[in-house]
Amino acid sequence: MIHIPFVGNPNTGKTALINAIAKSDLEVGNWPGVTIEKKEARFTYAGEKIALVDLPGAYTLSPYSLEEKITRNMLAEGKFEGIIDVIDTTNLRRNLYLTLELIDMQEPMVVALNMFDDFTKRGYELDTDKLQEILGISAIPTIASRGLGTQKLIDSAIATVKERTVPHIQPYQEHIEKEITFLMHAMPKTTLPPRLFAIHLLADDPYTLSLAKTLKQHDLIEKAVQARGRLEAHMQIPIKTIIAFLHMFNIHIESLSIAQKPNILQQKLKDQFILPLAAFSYLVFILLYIPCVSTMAAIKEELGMRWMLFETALLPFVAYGMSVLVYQLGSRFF
Ligand SMILES: Nc1nc2c(ncn2[C@@H]2O[C@H](COP(=O)(O)OP(=O)(O)OP(=O)(O)O)[C@@H](O)[C@H]2O)c(=O)[nH]1
Ligand SMILES: [Mg+2]
Repeated sequence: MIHIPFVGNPNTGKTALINAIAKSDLEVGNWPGVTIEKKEARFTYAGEKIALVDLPGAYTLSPYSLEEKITRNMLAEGKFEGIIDVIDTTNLRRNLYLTLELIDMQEPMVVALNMFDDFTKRGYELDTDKLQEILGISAIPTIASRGLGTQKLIDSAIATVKERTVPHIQPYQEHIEKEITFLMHAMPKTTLPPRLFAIHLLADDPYTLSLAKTLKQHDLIEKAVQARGRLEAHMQIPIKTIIAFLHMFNIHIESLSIAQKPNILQQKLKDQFILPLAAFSYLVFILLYIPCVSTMAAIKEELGMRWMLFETALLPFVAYGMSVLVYQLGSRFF
């Protein structure tokens, strides 16, 4: 059985993606925090038994909320073969914060660039090849609510699990990397990913610290205190702030270079066309709606007053229907 947890910020479409892939019926909602416990959807695909694990939304793996703790604990147990990181592409910068933490786990992983419809509707473009090159893993545009890109996503995830493709580390500054390596050398064998364990210890993450205490890793804790002291003396600010800041800084640079501003020319052409199209459909409405006096006179003459009134009442509906049809067909083709 291949276990694939879906990890991402709240309300990014994790459950909707699982439902689209596994044809399951897990609860989807329009507000953050709909999934509050771990759930699974099992299915067989290309002869493989697969469990898609639905997890509560999380902004970080240093948990604050109960939901984030559930997600972090599941990942810390290590009972999975690969991760699908679900990103709301319209909020790339904020979502990439968690992605960078997941990268530090160094497990097979694929990124789902979900809400891609809303992203392109806003006129944005994304160089997915460049993003894949930076991250070293597949990043697949998806629209979960319409089931688009889901086949490619699950195919990539299975291939990634089989080939054990792990993402490229996005390194911190050299002196921070030196301390991370220092702590990784002193690390016991646990299910926790060593790089993330070291970074969290360095950043004084309470969960990791209590785990290290439970594992009686007093020497490791002492080394983390020393490493933190060295870095803070060097940089003159708390290490927690440094790590959060560097994460933000990395994301800032990357997202600016990969998510481009709307194509102004294309947008202008679109605007130029949409306005005439609206005017044309309005014209269709007016032409069909305004009753032609001679036609009305002829109807009255041939069929009587009632038919003439009926025709006058019917015309607005016909006119409205035709103008909507013209507008919809026009905007579909241009
Ligand atoms: N436009 C658009 N809407 C989407 C897409 N994917 C999901 N949604 C909608 O986004 C909302 C949130 O979807 P969920 O699947 O509940 O999101 P989630 O990540 O599981 O949320 P939590 O469980 O609260 O963390 C729902 O209204 C979905 O219909 C997408 O690709 N495009
Ligand atoms: Mg959910």
